[in-house]
Formats: sequence, structure tokens, C-alpha cells
Amino acid sequence: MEKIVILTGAGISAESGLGTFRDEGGLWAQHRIEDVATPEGFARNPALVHGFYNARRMQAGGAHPNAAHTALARLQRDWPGEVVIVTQNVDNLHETGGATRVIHMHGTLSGALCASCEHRWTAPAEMSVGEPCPACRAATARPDIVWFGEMPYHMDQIYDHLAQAGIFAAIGTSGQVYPAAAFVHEAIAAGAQTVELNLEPSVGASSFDQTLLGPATQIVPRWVD
Ligand code: BV8
Repeated sequence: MEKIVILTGAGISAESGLGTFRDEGGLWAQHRIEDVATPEGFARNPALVHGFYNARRMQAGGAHPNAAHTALARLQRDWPGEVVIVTQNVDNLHETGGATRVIHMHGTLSGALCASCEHRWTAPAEMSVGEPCPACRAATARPDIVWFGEMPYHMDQIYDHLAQAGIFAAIGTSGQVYPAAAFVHEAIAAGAQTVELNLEPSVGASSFDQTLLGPATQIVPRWVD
């Protein structure tokens, strides 16, 4: 039975109340990417970056999975083949919605990383400047988030999944951030059928065989069921 690889972005969590990045009033309208989502920005002003992620960690902690998240979990349970969810999102709504195979290519809000020894641990609700690493004690703790200019996580594993995909679906992503935005081309090269489910056509919409438009909580359950 065909393997399904699903890429999700901020749009799948929008109806759970979590802001997207590039929509009207989105996160990038409130903050400069360079200041809060780059290693240089963190080096320049770690307090600003911790504040940005503390607020998102708090918000994500109070959010609930929506019908799109639970529909994908149902698909993983009921589809006779493998279903892998690769998410650009740093919230845990796929997991709390019941999904099991989830790959976080941009890290997670629940993770902390030591910039000195690369030790990883579960982040406290609020991270602060100078937080010591539990392993090497250096005061270089940062959110375990992949910032611009940093290598996304699990790329080898992701490319292996894409090479075996029979169906590739992109859900709730504007298709503007690489390397995720190029995954559809990897899937096409593998001979997969491609579908985009989004509120509006993404930048890469023309690369997909099919585009389903509408809010994720309506179109994803319909696509799954
Ligand atoms: C890297 C941090 C290489 C986490 C983020 C070409 C090739 C390779 C790299 C590049 C390249 N060109 C440029 C680059 C560099 C850069 C990049 O892509 N820049 C862009 C802006 C041009 N990429 C990188 O730096 C990446 N690293 O490539 O490293 C490398 C090689 C060797 C050695 C070292 C490094 C790292 C990218 C990750 C950066 N981190 N965020 C966080 O804070 O959350 S990116 C950020 O954008 C988030 O992670 C987010 O997930 C991601 C993508 O955004 P979307 O999820 O798509 O969200 P967006 O708001 O844009 O869109 C929402 C969509 O949902 C919309 O379409 C909307 O219509 C829809 N929607 C809204 N509501 C709903 C809905 N749909 C359905 N229902 C709804 N209700």
C-alpha cells in the first residue's frame, strides 16, 4: 500500500489559535525575522528571543489540537500503508491530536539546546538569559528551534521518506521557506501523487497535481475521510 508523506506548516494550527507567520498580522508582522529567528539575533539580544519563544511556548501550551490534527492521526491509524508527518511547526498539536509518526524539522518549543555542548533537555515554561546547561553548566541555553541559516533536523530521514512517497500532501504552508518548500519536487521525482490543502494557493501551488482550498479543519477531514 502506498506510503503517504505529509508536510504541515503554521496554517494547520491556525484554527487552534496559534498565529501563522506570513498572514495578515502574523508573527513576522510583529517581529523582525532577523531579530528573533536567527542565531545572530539571539547573540545580539537573547532576552528578546527568549521573550518571543516564551510567549509562543505559553500560547502553544494552552492550545488544543483541531479537527485537522485529529484527522491526520486517524489517517495514520487507519491507512494500511505508512503515514509520516513532517512538520515545520514547533507546537505539539500533532502529538496531542493523537499522531504518532511526527518529525519536527524546525525543532520544538518544548526543547532546550546548549549552544556550547549541544546537550538537549526539556525546556522550562520560561527560559531566561544565562540559563545554565544541565550538562556542561555553561550559561548558553537557547530554544531548540531551527533558525534561518541553520540546518533543519532529520533531513536525511525526510529525504528517504520522500523518495518512497506514493502520495505527498502539503497542508497549511505558504511554501516560502526552504528546504521544506522544495519537498514537493522530491515527491514528484519519486513519482508521487501530490496534493496541497491550504486556505489559499501557496507560492508553489502550480507544482501540485491537486489543490484543495479552505480552512484546514474543513478540508483535511474531508480529504482523509
Ligand atoms: C537552511 C523557526 C541550509 C521556528 C523557521 C534555498 C535553499 C536552502 C535554503 C534557502 C534557500 N533560499 C533561502 C534559504 C534560507 C532560508 C529560507 O528558506 N528563507 C526564505 C525566507 C526564503 N532557509 C533556512 O535558513 C533554513 N535553513 O536552509 O539551512 C543550510 C545548509 C547547510 C548548512 C547550514 C544550513 C531554515 C528554515 C527554518 C527557519 N525557521 N522558524 C519558529 O519560530 O517557528 S521558519 C518558519 O517558517 C516556521 O518554521 C514556519 O513553519 C515556516 C514556514 O512557514 P509556514 O509554516 O508556511 O507559515 P506561513 O505563515 O508562511 O504560511 C501559513 C500558510 O497557512 C499560508 O499559506 C496560509 O494561507 C495558510 N493558512 C492560514 N490559515 C489557515 C491556512 N491553511 C489552512 N487552514 C487555515 N485555517
